[in-house]
Amino acid sequence: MNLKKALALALVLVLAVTAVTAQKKPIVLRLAETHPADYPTTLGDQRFADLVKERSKGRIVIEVYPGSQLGQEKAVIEQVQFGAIDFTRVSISPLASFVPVFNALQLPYLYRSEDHMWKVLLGPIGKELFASLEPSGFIGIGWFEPGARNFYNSKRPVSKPEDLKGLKIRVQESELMVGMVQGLGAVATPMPYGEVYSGLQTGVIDGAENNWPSYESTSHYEVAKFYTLDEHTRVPEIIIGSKISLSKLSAKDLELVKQAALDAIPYQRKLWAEREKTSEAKVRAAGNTITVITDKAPWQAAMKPLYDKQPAAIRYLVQRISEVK
Ligand code: BDP
Repeated sequence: MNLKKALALALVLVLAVTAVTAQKKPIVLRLAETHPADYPTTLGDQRFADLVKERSKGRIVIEVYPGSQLGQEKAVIEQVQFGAIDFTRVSISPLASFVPVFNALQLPYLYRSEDHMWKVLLGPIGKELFASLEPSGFIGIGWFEPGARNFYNSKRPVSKPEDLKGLKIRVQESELMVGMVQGLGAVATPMPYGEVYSGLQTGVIDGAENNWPSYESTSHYEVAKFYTLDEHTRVPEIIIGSKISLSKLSAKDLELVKQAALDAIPYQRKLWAEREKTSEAKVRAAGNTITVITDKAPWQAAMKPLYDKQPAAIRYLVQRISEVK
């Protein structure tokens, strides 16, 4: 073999080795989750990550970081916006401070049922809302089941809106939620999820509001024993991606990612339904006072003024949501 041929062969070999190593190195993306590893949304995130890995044949790996390891929701959303975190699963409540049109989805007594909410999320309105995330640097990836939220406190049983008067109630970091609780005559205290337990314990707050699984998994039920099933909101859970960091994915891969999130929904919903039951059983077994609200009309009436305060774009969206059959 002459020198020229040997050099050419060496070059081909180097290129081949580089191509193989480049192919083998997966794209690793991080997903931030506030809940613990065994919680339905976290297991849903994991199913999403597994589907992405499987369908991309290991080219795209999503690592799920549960338990607020990467920060509380508002701080995480900021990091997603700047491309420092690739994905997060959050409640749309804090997200609405970044993209206000999302407020439409968290108004009290908006949905007739869980089914109605899912029709909205998976239909044209959900798609429009995903599109509305992009100018703020986010990509809408998927939705998860949030359950219905209920008030709880450490002071007294609450069976009508007036019973909340004067109580200091923690809300998510959301102006709309502050407005909702103030409208009920309570003192609204916005704070990150991770601070609520000590807030209840030290008396900085008297109560908060959340669904059965969160009330139970955080042990809030141990320090705030009065739970009122008023079911005021269903605040959808969302997976968002970072527009900056996901720009490294091809359009085809981004589609693969979105489809995987969509396909993880039935699994998360199934786990959710199961966890709602086990959480409820655990709280009841602990002897908490559970107040069932059969007539929601006074609650709806008390929260109605919140609707009138909304800007026209939100009121229009609310109208369209009510028309979704
Ligand atoms: C839970 C949501 C979680 C929120 C939390 C809260 O799943 O994303 O952080 O409520 O109240 O239900 O902040």
